[in-house]
Amino acid sequence: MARTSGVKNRSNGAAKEKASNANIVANASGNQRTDYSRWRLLDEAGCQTWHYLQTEEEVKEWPQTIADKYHLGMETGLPNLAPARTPLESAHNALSFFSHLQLPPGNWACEYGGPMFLLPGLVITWYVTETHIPEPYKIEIKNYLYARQNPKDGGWGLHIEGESSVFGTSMNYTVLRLLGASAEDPRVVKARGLLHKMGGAVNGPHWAKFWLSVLGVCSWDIVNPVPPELWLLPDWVPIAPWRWWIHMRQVFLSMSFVYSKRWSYPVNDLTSQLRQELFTQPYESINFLSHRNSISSRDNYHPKSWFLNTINWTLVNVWNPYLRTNALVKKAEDWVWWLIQAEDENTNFSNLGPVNGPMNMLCCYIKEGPDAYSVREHRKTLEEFIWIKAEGMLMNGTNGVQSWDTSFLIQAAVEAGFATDSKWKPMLVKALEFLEDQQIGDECRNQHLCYRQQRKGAWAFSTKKQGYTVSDCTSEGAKAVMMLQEVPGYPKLISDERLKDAIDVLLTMQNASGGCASYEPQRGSEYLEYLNAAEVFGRIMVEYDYPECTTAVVTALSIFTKRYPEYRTEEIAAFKTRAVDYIRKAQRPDGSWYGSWGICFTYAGMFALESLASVGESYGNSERVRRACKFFLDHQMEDGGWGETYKSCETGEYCQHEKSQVVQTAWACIALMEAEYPDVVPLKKALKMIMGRQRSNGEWIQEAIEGVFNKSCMISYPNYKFIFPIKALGMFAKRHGNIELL
Ligand code: LAN
Repeated sequence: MARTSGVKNRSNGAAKEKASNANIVANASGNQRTDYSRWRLLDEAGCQTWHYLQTEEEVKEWPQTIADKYHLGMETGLPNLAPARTPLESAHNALSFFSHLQLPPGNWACEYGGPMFLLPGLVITWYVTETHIPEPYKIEIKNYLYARQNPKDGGWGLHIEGESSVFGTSMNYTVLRLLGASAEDPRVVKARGLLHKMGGAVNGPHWAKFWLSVLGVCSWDIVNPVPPELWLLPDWVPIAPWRWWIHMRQVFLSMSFVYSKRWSYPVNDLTSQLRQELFTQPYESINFLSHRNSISSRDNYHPKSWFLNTINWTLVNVWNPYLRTNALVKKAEDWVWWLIQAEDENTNFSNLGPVNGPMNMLCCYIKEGPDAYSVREHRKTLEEFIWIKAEGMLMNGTNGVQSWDTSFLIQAAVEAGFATDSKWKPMLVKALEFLEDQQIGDECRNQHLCYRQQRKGAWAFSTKKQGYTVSDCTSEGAKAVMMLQEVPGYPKLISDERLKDAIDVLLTMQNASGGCASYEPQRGSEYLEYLNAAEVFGRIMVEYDYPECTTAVVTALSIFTKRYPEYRTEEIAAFKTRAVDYIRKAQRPDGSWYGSWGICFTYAGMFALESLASVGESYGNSERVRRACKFFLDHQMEDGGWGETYKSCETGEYCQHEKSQVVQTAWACIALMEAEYPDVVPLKKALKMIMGRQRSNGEWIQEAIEGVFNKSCMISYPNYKFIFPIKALGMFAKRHGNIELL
């Protein structure tokens, strides 16, 4: 693919900026819009960045690809295919379409949006670190926020489908203003009206108060304490931060550094206007200290415990003014800074996620100044969180879904029997090359000092560069590699040794309960939830057992032992026995499993039945599996499909969607086939529904959101609508024949 290196560099000079501005047009409603034919997605070893081409020469030199057009919501020009009558024809058409979206390193990319609280951290960080924000970014971020503004009340919620809250509204209002929206724009006026109705920004949760204090539009007095001193606690202390869920402790880490410095951006015209706009009374008259615990009921998903409130009171009234000596502050800040640098080094400045990424950059800016190497590197890696689509520009929930989606696609293609078809071999070899490149090859430097989990041999969710082991990402990666490498004619890119490294990592991931968590085994007690200060999320302080993670590990271990029966045989057997025990216990009396990372019972049920099948439990020999099948069948809809809404995740009860969903229907079919459910009629009906919704070019269009985290926040997995139908259709053809369904 042709491209110029100049394009990659975002420090465009004024002349180039002018050129790019010349291509900005107004759309039907009078908003500014960039010229979508100028956006390009660059994928360098899985590091994905979008570029807006400035000149005609650049446009000629770097043509827009089908993948670019697809992700931008433009016409792809992909042809109509022969109408599919059988499941394999349908899967084939889908793969034909999807194969055009594969990127040069071999992976697939996608939007990973949903949360509405991520962009503000990024934009505020850019703003306060005086990072140049190109005009096309400003325009498209505003477009996205307008597109996602609640049409009824004018606000934003925690995620795109959620009800408006102070968190979403105060933060995204601020973003609009920082990017040049006028306070008089009717949409901004409407948002402000709602914010005032909800009591203004003083009623926001902790993270909103933190970011607004960084911006200098709140006083730090409003922020409940984030004491870096906690990092000085000896490791044996039950509340020591190394025991927390990794996302919480990494956010707490950099947040505590900024809090300790009480760093704020100097006031300017715009921020002094914001000081007046965000509150219901004049800024000067607000007693910020008295609002530390103010929070609107819409944001208070997880109210703070009396225990945390008491600790906060003591920290504010006793510890901070009387006991917190300068020597202690220095010691804590130094240690926190060391850990921040370790996180930057271990992730090549990618950082664990979209919250601690911008915060780490801010810490580097505060500590090392605007032009430090660290700050420049952060500026570059933050670009990897940016995504552009038809609605505008957003921030992804991670720096991509590369390894995860690629592993699943390989598995789906093998299941469907496509791996032996020479037509798909080049695509699958590329995908395998990607997984080979992305397997993590070494441990972190100072692994134990910075509390990192073993990772040599693991796969991350996104990229090796980010470098965090995840139990199920490693499992799915290893599964994909084992399945594809044994198909005759495929190269063995990953050696036995390297597969064994992956298994070694998995064997470190079991909790005492037998279950597996996400990034690490559980390190602290669930009582740590009493210290949960985030208010907007529940069950985030420590790792938990997750049925999906546990089941993925069990399936990977089963597949592995079949091929390598000699390796760590007893340990693997013991691990599996305990894990399967946990899976059985985690099943609810109605036959279902609660899913934490996808919606919801349908998602977890699929993984659970796959893992039980891998240890020989199926409909014929297991009462549990029969119960699980009954649960699925009880929820099949009139049209043959399944559809569950995100409300299931919040309420813990199955909530029926008004319309069946292609992705969930595929999950349910896979589950029933893994279970060897004997009656083929419900499957046929379901697959007919899936095939009926397929477009003539092989694609399915986006339906409801598929993923979730922390119970209350939804997140999109747009590639699932290709991957899982391909797998379900292919599995059906293999097991029940490639019969005509349409
Ligand atoms: C993810 C995305 C992937 C997900 C699976 C692999 C699907 C899951 O099975 C294990 C957990 C994991 C890795 C996961 C954990 C939490 C993440 C990173 C996310 C849901 C994506 C975004 C989210 C992150 C915490 C968002 C930032 C918000 C904070 C509260 C810090």
